[in-house]
Amino acid sequence: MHLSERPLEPTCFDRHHRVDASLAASPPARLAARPGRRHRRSRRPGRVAADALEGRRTPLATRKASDLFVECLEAEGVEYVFGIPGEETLDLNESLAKSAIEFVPVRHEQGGGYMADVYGRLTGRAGVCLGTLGPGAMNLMTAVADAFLDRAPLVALTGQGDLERMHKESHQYIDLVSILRPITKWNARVTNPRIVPEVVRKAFKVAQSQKPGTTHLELPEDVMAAEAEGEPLPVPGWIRRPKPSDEELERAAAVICAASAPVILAGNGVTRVGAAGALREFSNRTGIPVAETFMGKGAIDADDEHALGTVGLQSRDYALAGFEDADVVITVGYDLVEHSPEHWNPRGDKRIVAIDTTSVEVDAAFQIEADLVGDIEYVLDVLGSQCAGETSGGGSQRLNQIVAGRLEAARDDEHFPMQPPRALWEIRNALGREDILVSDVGLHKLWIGRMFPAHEPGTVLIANGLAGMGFAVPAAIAAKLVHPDRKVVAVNGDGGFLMNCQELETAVRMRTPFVSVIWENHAFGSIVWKQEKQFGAHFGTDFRNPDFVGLAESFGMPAWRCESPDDFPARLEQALGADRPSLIVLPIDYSIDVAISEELGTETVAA
Ligand SMILES: Cc1ncc(C[n+]2csc(CCOP(=O)(O)OP(=O)(O)O)c2C)c(N)n1
Ligand SMILES: [Mg+2]
Repeated sequence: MHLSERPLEPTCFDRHHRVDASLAASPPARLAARPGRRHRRSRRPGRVAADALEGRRTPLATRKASDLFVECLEAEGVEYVFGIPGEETLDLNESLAKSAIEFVPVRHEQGGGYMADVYGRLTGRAGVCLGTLGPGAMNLMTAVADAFLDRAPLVALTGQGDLERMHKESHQYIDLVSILRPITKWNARVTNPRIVPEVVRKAFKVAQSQKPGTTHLELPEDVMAAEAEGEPLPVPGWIRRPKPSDEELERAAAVICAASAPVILAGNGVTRVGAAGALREFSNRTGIPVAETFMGKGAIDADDEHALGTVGLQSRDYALAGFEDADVVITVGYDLVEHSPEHWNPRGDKRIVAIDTTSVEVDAAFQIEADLVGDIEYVLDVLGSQCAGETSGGGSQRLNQIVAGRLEAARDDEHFPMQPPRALWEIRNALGREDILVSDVGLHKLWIGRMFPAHEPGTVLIANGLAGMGFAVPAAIAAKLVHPDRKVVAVNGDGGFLMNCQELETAVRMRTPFVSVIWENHAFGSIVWKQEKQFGAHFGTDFRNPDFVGLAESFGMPAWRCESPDDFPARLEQALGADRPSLIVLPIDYSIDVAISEELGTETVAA
């Protein structure tokens, strides 16, 4: 826990401040290890001076806006910019080339966007991606939207044509500020070199403040090339965390203490602000058990006696985790974008205490008695001391028993093609508690969300807001850049894998050794699953695959196809020991239903 000594600005609820665990370590070690490179002033001439924007072209300015822009990025602690340069980002790329920041060329802007997204979600510091104007920016969109809905801090940079051609039809010009507005918390066109320090600081501040998300800066070519004066604005090493009033906390504690069968629903917010320790302590002190959403996985150790399992896949999950009988539900960092509350509060009769960093969303099934906004750790500390010994936890272990029992029973399952439980058992067995599993989007994601036991927060990366296919390969690269000492496995469907497999070249070049596992079923499995349930047939979902092993080898990676059940653990061990990225093709048999048991009811989510 960190208490800030110098608040940004004193307010009535500002007596208690904390540094975001993830933000406390700025600047990143990689930059700090290169003394003298930060705030370095470029002496190389820019092409045009600032007054060119008023129509007078003055060559040979001493420092151009792109240099100042990059100095501002350095001041923010930016380590990497993931992207593809364009003719309209020449100055920016030249300034980056002279800086301490590593520009990571990617093979599709979407891949760069996902890398920035996952860098942001794992560090708490905004990841930065770059696309040029028009097509480059459009290619960024899906990943920016993903970070937006998954609350990952990300700053998207896009090029733009000269200011003076933006009023008319012109080559590759699209109004990017308008197009990206609905998928960003804030965005702006940089219309003048003078505003560079402000816009950069604002882009990072807004992206990183709760709930984090995306911002976007559009960089007209002539502005970036113009002469610039000014300095980066100071970057505080901490962020504000307000706290609820004592009266609000007392009211909430009264609801919890009066409960006969309370349960906790933990979401993405717990991981995001590093509050897993506080949550576990609260659960221990009060005896109230914890269920997790897919993105909340690891908030509580799956082996903890208070863990109820991961909910959100099927209608009966909640009942079997004890929600049906719960009178009070305490939501912690729970985000409606993942799963609607109507699934766990269908009659609207739960008393709800909501704890989050921002005020909760309005939903007919989410009528709350307490809206505890601010520092999640602080709130849990206070409620824990007020409610310890006063409560009896509700919840049921039934869901956990079914799921964990099925996983354990799979360890010797000889089916081949392999069925998902054995595949997950093998991956769990091969990874340590802190190692990372990344999931792409498809039926495999539902299996992972449902069944893969997570022990620590941030160790199972699932994109469950936008839920776009193609996430896993670039996400694994970023995970490995942030945590080079951890093992990383990316599970992909054979559909989603081909959406961003070009980033394997980036992975090989960047020397990020992770293992891509492709669950091969020659189909968009989750759509097959849904169509079969709804229509008794499937259509538009089957395809052939390239030779994935040959494809991976052409990127310079070792790769294997499993031919028997025992091949998988053997190849996995080999791959995880490699010093290069590698790939395993695992033929998968989806004939057993992810629903596992009729007892769990019908599904309630889209993959
Ligand atoms: C970019 C994108 N396009 C389409 C979808 C809709 N969708 C969700 S899962 C899925 C099929 C995934 O197939 P595959 O990658 O083979 O995984 P599997 O379901 O077979 O495990 C589709 C088409 C999506 N989520 N994202
Ligand atoms: Mg598939």
